[in-house]
Order: sequence, then structure tokens, then C-alpha cells
Amino acid sequence: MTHEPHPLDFPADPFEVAQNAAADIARLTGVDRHDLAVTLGSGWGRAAELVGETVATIPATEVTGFSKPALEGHVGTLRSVRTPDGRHVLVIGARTHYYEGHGVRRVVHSVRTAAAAGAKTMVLTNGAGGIKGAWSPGQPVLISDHLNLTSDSPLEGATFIDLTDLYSSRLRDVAREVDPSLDEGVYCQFRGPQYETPAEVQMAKTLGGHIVGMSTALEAIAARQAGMEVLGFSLITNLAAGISPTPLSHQEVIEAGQAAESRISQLLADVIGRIR
Ligand code: 8IG
Repeated sequence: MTHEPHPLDFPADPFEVAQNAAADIARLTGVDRHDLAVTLGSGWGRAAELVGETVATIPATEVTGFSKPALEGHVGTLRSVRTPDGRHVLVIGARTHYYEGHGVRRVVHSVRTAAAAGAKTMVLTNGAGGIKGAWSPGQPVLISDHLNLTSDSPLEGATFIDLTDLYSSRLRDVAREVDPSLDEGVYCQFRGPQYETPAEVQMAKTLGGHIVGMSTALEAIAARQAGMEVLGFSLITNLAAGISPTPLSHQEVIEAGQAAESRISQLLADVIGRIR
């Protein structure tokens, strides 16, 4: 079976588009290769300045294949940050979500670009709903595995990729060296953009899920395909529908993210500082 690209997706080979994007980044930042990349989801935005010294900030729209940010709270920039020990971190503040309807090649373009830029580690962060009753809004958790409920894949054709230990247990251990209290859970990617019904949240729970979101799983698959080691963090900005007695509001989600931002950004920066 061959894969027909989405009508709004890249018509060209997505890996070639990523190579071109990586060349744009090298030219615009003056940094030839990056060691690690991190995608900042809602709530994680302030980590960039804590990771090290910003060498260059570029609007994502100047880099091949990146589309305009769709959502408030999602910064459309790419940054090159130099850590105190001289490593180069590509900070991706521009995420294309599956629900935008531009096809999965665009969704994973930033991940493939990071790999083409040299990154061996991909740190994926997001804001998400929590299913575990003991969690509360503003709490960061590690992603231990995922359920991809999108019925889609970034892999095209007969590309069989093993996903064992996709969310690296080694890197989760590194994160727990920084914060031993970090809990972890299975991330369920729904297509969105609507939040789940309470019944869908119960379904996810029955299937073994603990976190509900609309990004990360497809990106993690692409990162594994590219040979990167993956670390995933979710900021629980809300309890999933039906877990909390009150309905979800996008405003509340934004506010929970803002309230937790300094603390979790410091956590993320400290973890990135320890990854080797
Ligand atoms: I922030 O409750 C955020 N993103 N699917 N469900 C899903 N995505 C989310 C949620 C949530 N909260």
C-alpha cells in the first residue's frame, strides 16, 4: 500500500524538506549542528532562557516547511541556545497540530528538521488533561508510553519501526534525578480539536491511558524513525472531562499553564542540562 500525501501537505519528499529546513536553521543561526532539540508546548514556554544563552531567535515562518502558528500561547519561533557546557539546543516553539488539518508530514516536520540539524535527543513537551485522580492542574508528569488514537502515522508505506522504550527509560531516570517526585503515565493522543467526552476519557482509562492530549504521539514516532532518543513531559493543565466535576475551559487551561510556567520551565532546563 502506498501513502497518498494529504492535499495540503508537502508535495515533496518530507526528509528532503527537513534537510532544507535544517540548512535554513544553520544559515540563520550560524550554528551548523544542534545536539538536542526541545519542543515547547503550552506552559513550558519559559524554559528556553533557562537552558542557556540564546544565540539566535528566528521566526518559524523563515524556515522551509513551517506553517504559521494556529493558536495563542504557541510561540512561532525557533531558537538556538548554547548551554553553559557548550552544547547547542534547538528550541522549537512552533508546533503544527494534527487537528489543523494540514496532514501528518507537516505535523512531524519540526521533529525531522531537528534530526536533520543533528539532534540525537528529542524532548517533547505539551499541556494535557490528566486521568489519574491524584494529579492536579499545574503538575508536570513524565510520559512513559503512548496510545496513538489518531488512526494516522507519520510513517509512509511498509516502514516497520519498533516502538519499545520509545519514551526512553534512561532519560526518564535522568529527569527523576532532578525531581524524584515526578510521576509518569501513558499519553493518549486524540485527534481533537474538541476535548474528549467523559465516556472517551473512561475509554482511554480502560485502555491503560493516564494523560489525554492532541500532539506528541505522532511526533515521538517520527523521532524514533529518525533514530533520536525521546523524552516526553506533559503539564497536566486540567483534569480530563468527567474526572473533574467541572467542565473544561480553554481559559482555565491557559491559566494553569501560566501559573506553573516558571517552576516547570526550570525543571525542564535542569533536566536538559543533565542529558548526555
Ligand atoms: I491543555 O483534556 C489540554 N490538551 N485531548 N484533552 C485533550 N487535549 C488536551 C486536554 C484534554 N487538555
